[in-house]
Amino acid sequence: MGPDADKQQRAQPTMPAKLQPQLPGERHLQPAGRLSEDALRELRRSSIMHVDMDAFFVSVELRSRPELKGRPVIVGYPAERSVVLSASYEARAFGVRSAMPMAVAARMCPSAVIIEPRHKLYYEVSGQIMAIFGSITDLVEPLSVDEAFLDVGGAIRRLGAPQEIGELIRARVFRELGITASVGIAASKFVAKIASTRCKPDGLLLIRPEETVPYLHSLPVSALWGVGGKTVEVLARRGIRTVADVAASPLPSLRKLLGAAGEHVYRLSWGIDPRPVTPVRLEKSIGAEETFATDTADDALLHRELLRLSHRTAERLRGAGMHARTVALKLRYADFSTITRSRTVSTPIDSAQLLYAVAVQLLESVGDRPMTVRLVGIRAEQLDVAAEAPLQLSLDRRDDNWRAAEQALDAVTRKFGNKSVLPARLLDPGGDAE
Ligand code: DCP
Ligand code: MG
Repeated sequence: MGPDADKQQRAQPTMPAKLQPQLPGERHLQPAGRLSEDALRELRRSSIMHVDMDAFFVSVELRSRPELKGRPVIVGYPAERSVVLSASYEARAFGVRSAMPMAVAARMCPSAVIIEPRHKLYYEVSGQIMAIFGSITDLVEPLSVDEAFLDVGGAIRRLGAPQEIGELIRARVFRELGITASVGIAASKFVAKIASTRCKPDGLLLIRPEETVPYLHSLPVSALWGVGGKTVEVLARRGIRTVADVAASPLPSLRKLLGAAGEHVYRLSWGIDPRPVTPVRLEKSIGAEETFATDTADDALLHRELLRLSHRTAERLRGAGMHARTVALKLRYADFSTITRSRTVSTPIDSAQLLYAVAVQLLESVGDRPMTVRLVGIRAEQLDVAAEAPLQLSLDRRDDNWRAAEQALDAVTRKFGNKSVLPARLLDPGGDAE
């Protein structure tokens, strides 16, 4: 992109001059190996990065509706009881915030354009964002769909100083995905996260180790992690309003006020946060199981329960943006003995219909059951991030249709709750396991 200098200036209006980062473009990247060991050591002191997309859902939508750029835009369902999922910065100028009821937001900002969410698209873009992060360093700790911590200490020789790496990431995200990201860089996760929040939107802020404490001390207590509305009130009653006030308070009195959190908050006020960036271990499996009210030998009932569990599992798979390569069936008999059967499929799946089809085959493979069944479960294993897995090549056109239909179902479930839409078979009264 070559970050826009005007935007950079606007993004950090309140930063003291000495905290203003240098903003080199990609072309300024340090050639590998040119840094002295001392310089490298110095740069590695501030190598933790927090990267967060700006107004993520809105930004993704604006890629296909560029005419809405610069206007108040809200992503959310326009239904009575829905909440704002993402608001453009123009909408925020009217007071609109995420998690605010849509009705309130619409009153605050009647001119806002409201766009219904397309979650599948956001998960795809999320996978692409994480892939860009992963190409910079292995030390990536995703926090949510649009943000992650990165420790870039090991990438400095290859890619340059952390702030150059931050600009590289911002440039790649903009060029490859068409959205803007903000980057905070510091010696700890906590301070990096504060930095990215403070330079939003479309900014980058590096807080050097020696600048950390004075910078933190200029902030309100609410900037500290774990200090929410209630704690802010408790502290304000004692005249503790800024991080500097916390830092100046005797630890025993903070302990008295806040219990165990007192020590945590005190440490943060001095910039102490030793937690390392921990790459997430992706969930190994996702599943669901159900114990019947009465043990059963009824195949129809077992099938119906498997279908229900398949839907639950598939919804969670898609929610996590994952595909499964292996499906496992679990049966627990009346005497509590338990068996499992599993099958690996050739193409990764995330649709309930395919999970169900495999589960039924597995149930058939068990043959005659020695006694009644107490519990049945399905587990999706060998998970891949959906964006990295090859697109599901269905055996049959119907599978694609099922997948699309189930994605629509996920959206409806999110909107109206769990019970409103289920395949007709599951709506049959009676014989229910729940
Ligand atoms: N999100 C959601 N429900 C919420 C909050 C957020 O579905 N209550 C979704 C929509 C957001 C995305 O997660 O676009 C990322 O959340 P952020 O908190 O990072 O918010 P934004 O990216 O929208 O804005 P910001 O620029 O403040 O990061
Ligand atoms: Mg964001």
